[in-house]
Amino acid sequence: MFTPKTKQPSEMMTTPELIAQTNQSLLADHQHQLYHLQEILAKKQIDIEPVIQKLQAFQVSVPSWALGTGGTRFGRFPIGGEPRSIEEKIADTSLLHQLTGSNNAISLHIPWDTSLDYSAVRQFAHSRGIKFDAINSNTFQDHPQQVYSYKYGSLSHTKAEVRRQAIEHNCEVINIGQQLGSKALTTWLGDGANFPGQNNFRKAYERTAESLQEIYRYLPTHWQMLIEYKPYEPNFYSMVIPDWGTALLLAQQLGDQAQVLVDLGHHLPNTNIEQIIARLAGIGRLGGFHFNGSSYGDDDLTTGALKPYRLFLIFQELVNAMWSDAPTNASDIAWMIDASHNTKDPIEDLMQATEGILIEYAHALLIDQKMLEYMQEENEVVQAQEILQAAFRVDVRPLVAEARFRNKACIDPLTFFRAQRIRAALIEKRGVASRATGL
Ligand code: RM4
Ligand code: MN
Ligand code: MN
Repeated sequence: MFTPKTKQPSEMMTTPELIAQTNQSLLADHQHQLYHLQEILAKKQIDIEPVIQKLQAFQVSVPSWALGTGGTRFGRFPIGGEPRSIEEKIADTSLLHQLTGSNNAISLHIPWDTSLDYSAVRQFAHSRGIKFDAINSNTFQDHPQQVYSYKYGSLSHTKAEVRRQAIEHNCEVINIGQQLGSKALTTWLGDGANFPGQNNFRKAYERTAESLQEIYRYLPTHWQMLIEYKPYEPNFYSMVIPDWGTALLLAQQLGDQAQVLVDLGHHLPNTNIEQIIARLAGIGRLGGFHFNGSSYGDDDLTTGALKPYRLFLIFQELVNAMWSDAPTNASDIAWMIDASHNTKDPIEDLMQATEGILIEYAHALLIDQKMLEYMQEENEVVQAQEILQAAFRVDVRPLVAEARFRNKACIDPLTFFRAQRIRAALIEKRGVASRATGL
């Protein structure tokens, strides 16, 4: 059983003093850039204060499986020092949060993150300033202790006993989440078919809806159920929940506590994701969001590295929804980075993703929503487009750095992480062959 220890200095990879000291050496340069930007934006009647405050408040959670090196079905290239337990995953999240000031929660995946004593885990996380975001069930793999296989599906399976096992697993995940203080269950199903004729589409959907109904009945009243969709993989002919339409239909059948979760990588190339966001936010059904970058499908690459403009357009829809009082409030959305790192240090990649997210959020916050609305109403196509592009082309990095600085995190997290040789310290502590659980 895990018993939380008091923090030993050697266990800490960094300290608030060290961060403050490093920030001091960067402060003059940073402030120079910030004032310069402030002047430019003031000429456009944009006040940077509310923007910085919103950036400070934005928190995006870390999935426990993203703290180790991911891989593909062809191979994996571990870098060492990976977290070996749920506590070490929490410690890495806490470290990341100290550096960025924007990652105060972890999202667990059961059974990758099981423990014999969840109240001790909760206490440990609390001591490290980390909360538990949406908790994920996993019925897309077979687990050592289970009786029935999910080879042919889980909540949609033709056999009642397999469905029962998958339903019970989800209820168990809710139980664990309750002990940790989590408030949402995320269900993503691998269910589907690889070949035409394999599945009866209608029946597979009905069985899934019935199974979800049972889980929904078990959901505590203050919880949300987040339904995630994906067009293909692991099944390549059909997925039972392939798109937002199906996820929304299920959510509507289940009730108000059920919402749709949008994972950026779960769309076919060129899908207009911002429109999906606007649609769901507009009817109060956008409950969760998984950030990542993608060229083709569920690539799980660094957010913002490939399509920053699309990410900006998505944030514009969210900011606009908040501005216009749409039923979905951004503060109710479970934000998470759902990425996997093949060739990078996971912590460095998470820092880059967090920065990429905040940059596009900042860009969207620069938009004069009222002016944009006017241009739209007047069919001023060119001007409306100009408003968006002008915001996107501002270098907002000093605003993001200022938000971090005010959150007592690093002005430049990546350089700090490298200068302090944090990965080397983790390898020394956990070994070169340590492997995190996950994909
Ligand atoms: C899926 C989906 C889920 C995540 C798993 C690991 O593609 O994105 O959110 O839990 O991968
Ligand atoms: Mn996801
Ligand atoms: Mn995915």
